[in-house]
Amino acid sequence: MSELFAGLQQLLGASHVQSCEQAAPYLTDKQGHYVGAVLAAVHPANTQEVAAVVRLCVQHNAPIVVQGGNTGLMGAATPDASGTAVLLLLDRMNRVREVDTDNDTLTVEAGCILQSVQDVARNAGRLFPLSLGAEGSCTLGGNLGTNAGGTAVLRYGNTRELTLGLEVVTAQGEIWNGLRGLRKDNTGYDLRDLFIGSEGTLGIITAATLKLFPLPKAQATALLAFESLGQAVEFLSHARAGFGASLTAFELLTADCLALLREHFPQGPQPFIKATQPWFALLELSDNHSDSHARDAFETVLGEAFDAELLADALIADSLAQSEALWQLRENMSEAQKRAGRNMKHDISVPISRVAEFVEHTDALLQAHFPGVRHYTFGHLGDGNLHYNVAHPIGSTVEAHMAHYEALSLLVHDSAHAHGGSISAEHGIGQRKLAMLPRYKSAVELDLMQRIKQALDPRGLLNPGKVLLSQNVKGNA
Ligand code: 2HG
Ligand code: ZN
Repeated sequence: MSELFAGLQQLLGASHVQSCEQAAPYLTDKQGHYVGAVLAAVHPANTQEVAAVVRLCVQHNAPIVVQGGNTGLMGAATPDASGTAVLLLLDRMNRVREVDTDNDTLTVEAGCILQSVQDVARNAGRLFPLSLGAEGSCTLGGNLGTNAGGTAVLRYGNTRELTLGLEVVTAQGEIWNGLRGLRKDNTGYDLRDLFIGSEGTLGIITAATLKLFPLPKAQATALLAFESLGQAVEFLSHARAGFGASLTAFELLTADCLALLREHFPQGPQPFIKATQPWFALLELSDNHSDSHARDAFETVLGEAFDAELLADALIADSLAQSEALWQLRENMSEAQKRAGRNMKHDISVPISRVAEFVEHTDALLQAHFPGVRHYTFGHLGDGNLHYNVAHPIGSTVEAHMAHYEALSLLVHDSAHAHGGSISAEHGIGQRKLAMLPRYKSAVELDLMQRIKQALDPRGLLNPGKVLLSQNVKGNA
């Protein structure tokens, strides 16, 4: 047994330290793309123990990888295969530290499952609006580490916008208590925003103070059909003007997505089976008035859109159950694709005004270079964030298709970049997009990022090989 392993056992108790073999369930990412190894996996009970683990790892020059619910798509939470890292699991750190309804804030530990954070807020008569497909298993720490987005960003913003304060263990094993529930605090550099989205490379987030909102009193959901993506974008503009802040979600699906959902979830809802329109969007409205108020707003805005030919068809949910069924479609999309076999994922964003042009250009480009590939484009149209996923051509195999992953992704990412967009809208960089980043970030921006990494983690022990190429972090062996 190594000295570090024994030291960790002494610190946390033997039952909270696992060997590489015992830690196997944590060592493969959700997609099954990355497989790592560890010297140990540890489950500290509190922030002081996290800090002590970090100090011990520093003494032994051991890399530290933090993992939440292991639901990320970029391999950010999977250690490398060297077996030298200590994997930090915060599952025992799932306490609610404070609910302050007068301040509309909630302070919770990073190991809390997102759904339980939503539940705590709801039980206090409030809404914590972060909402995503993996909410039953992802943790708040992972959401903060990746600045997760999801389906309510249009109205409430990303995890970053929902966070007022953080508690962080630094790369040196100190504790920074920045759990401030302040909406105004201009006292120098914003350290909180540095740690959010840093994917465990700058510090270890152990708790957060989050913003709460009123629970909506009324909600209305509709699945809308469009003749073109351009029409959906025009409709969105109309809906924003008509609904104002009540517009909560605007999620894109295509006719091919609906067909895939029917195939892989035959018991699920099957709207628009006979429709000829190629594009669909799930629209949700929520407000603090009444159901009839929400319905009236729906009727007015949708009616105007039909008159102006901004909308081809609409299926309005007439019960909560029907609304949930429509949402199920959207939420099952990632799983439907998984069941259909591996595909190439591209989590891109472009300005909403350029979404249609981006898709038209990129679809044509891919068909020219990789004839027959199938497009499953869906996602958060209201945020300009598309999951531009590409599946193998009929008659070809997943393996043959995946052999072109790098070349095809290059076309997609170059196109997103050329359309003023980003190669990662909400999933982060992790290992998957590490080598691509220098192509799209300016030398100045990359250099600033590297200097921040160097200042906060000069020994490069926090989640090495993620976000920034490690040879670029000075001092890394
Ligand atoms: C979603 O919006 C997730 O469903 C997953 O971000 C996207 O599987 C994907 O590509
Ligand atoms: Zn998404």
